[in-house]
Amino acid sequence: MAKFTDTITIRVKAGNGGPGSVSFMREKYMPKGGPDGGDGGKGGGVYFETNMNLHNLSHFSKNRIYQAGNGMHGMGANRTGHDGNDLVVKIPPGTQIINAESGDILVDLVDENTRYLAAEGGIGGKGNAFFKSSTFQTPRFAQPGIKTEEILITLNLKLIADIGLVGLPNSGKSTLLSILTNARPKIGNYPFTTLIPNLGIIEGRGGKPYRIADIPGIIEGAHKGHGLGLSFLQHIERVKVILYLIECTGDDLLYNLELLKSELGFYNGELLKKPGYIILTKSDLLDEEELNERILILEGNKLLAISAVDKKNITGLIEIIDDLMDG
Ligand SMILES: Nc1nc2c(ncn2[C@@H]2O[C@H](COP(=O)(O)OP(=O)(O)OP(=O)(O)O)[C@@H](O)[C@H]2O)c(=O)[nH]1
Ligand SMILES: [Mg+2]
Repeated sequence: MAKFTDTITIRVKAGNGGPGSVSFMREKYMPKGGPDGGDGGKGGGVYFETNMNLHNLSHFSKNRIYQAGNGMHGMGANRTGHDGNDLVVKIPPGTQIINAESGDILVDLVDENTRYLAAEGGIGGKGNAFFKSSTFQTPRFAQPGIKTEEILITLNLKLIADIGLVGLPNSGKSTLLSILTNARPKIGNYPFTTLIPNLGIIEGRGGKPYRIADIPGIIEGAHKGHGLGLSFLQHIERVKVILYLIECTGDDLLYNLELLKSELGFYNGELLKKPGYIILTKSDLLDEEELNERILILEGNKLLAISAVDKKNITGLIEIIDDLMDG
């Protein structure tokens, strides 16, 4: 199974400032040259930067320290030490950067190619040349650079997608994602095939790309942690449109729909305010008459019956997605 991490706490440290230098000019004919110790360089900062090609936080390690370079020593002849290298850490868009100790969200990096300075490098110390004055000709000291502290940062990913697929286990979510998009999620005739969210991209009207998120199946009591729980619902918190997938052969379609909505509502009531559409899946398993009966049960809801097997209404579904995204 592919590894998927959506929350992790890591250690981050900016670079120390370099110490200033204590030095005196030593030139021919000038045995007692003045102080010429340069300043230390600035420590590098630790930045987080969003990158569209990343979809999870699995590349992070709890044990490693994400550390920027230290500033270098100042030198004689008034030379300033080199600044330490910045460290730029790539994260998927949708990652919240949280102070692990206080729990404060420092920033929520939603957009692509956005940078946030999470730890600033220490300032370099002044060299002894800086301290020279008319009354103080030979300072024999310099400042140390500012030392930085290691900090703990929690990264929490809420995937950025336009459309979220929700449904009971086995309702055909991953299958739909696989026929609409380039994604190739695992599909199986058993519940909880999907253990991690999948993302795929569909081309809407005029080639506009929409991201679709397929999350693990939801069951009754998910909000109490049953099944895979609701933790994965954070990945549809930011979607614009929710498709509720309901298998048309199910026992009680109305109950099924209510269950999905109430579990979503328990997690976050805002989810229910998003534009939604009911997708009756696997329509190939019923004959026309049976299917129409099923559709009547859900009358009053915006609904479309589809089949991934004979591709029925897939084009219609794409049009609906386009309209919902435009609306
Ligand atoms: N006959 C028929 N079977 C389908 C259709 N769509 C999906 N299936 C089958 O239904 C089963 C479940 O499909 P998945 O796409 O894995 O369902 P899921 O909702 O992602 O399931 P979980 O990940 O377990 O929540 C698989 O055996 C699919 O082949 C369809 O349109 N018609
Ligand atoms: Mg699945």
